Amino acid sequence: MSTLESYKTQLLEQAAQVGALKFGNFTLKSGRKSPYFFNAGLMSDGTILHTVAQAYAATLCAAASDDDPTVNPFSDFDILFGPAYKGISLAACTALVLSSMHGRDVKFAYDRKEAKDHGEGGNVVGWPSGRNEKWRVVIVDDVMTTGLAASSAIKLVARQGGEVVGVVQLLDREEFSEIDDQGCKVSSVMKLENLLGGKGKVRSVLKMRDLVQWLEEKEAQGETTEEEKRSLQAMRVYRDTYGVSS
Ligand code: OMP
Repeated sequence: MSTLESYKTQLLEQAAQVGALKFGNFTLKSGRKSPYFFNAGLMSDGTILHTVAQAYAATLCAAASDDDPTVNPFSDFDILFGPAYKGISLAACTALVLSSMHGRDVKFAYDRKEAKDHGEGGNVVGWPSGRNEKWRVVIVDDVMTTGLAASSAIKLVARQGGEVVGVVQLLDREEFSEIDDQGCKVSSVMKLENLLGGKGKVRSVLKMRDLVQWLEEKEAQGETTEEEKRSLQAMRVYRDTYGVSS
């Protein structure tokens, strides 16, 4: 019997099936050499989009019911923002599920990488009008390694005049962002939460530990391939090098 929540198991199984979750040797944007890679762009059929959007919405709703609702950033926000490109469909599908399954109606906006110089112009689409409104925004993004992509999205929303109240990642790889002056690893989550001014403002559907647990449970049942077995070992080594405990 798996001890991993069933929605996580379902998501991981479907992600592996469509090739979004891969094991092997990968060079990341940061230059780190990783034994696994999660390519959210390959979650490109209706079934997995539905699974992933439900998982984001459930994570957001669970976060919204945490702590003191008067200060909880996820209980009251206006816009789900999906950074280009991969965040766009993820945020759109999550907004749809929030409305259809949780009765929560929020707006959805995204950016273009290339600014448009005709028509409505600009590089943000779907941003509600109301010049003097300080819209409260939750960013929906795919994978976090060093947190650079997420911090760029936070800055973009701030330039647009919005207030980023939270970030929800599909996968937090639980890595460090940088090494501080004392030689300590600063977790990517902590760095982003400092930028946003509060603990608990960065959430994730999945963490690297869930991937490890999922593989360990498969291994215990004799269901891992040789590559998965090797990857599990390599992931433990990788975690010792780049991982942070949280
Ligand atoms: P950071 O900016 O270092 O947090 O890296 C996050 C980005 O790296 C993601 O938005 C992806 O573009 C990419 N990425 C993945 O998509 N999946 C991974 O498993 C790892 C990375 C990565 O390059 O670190």
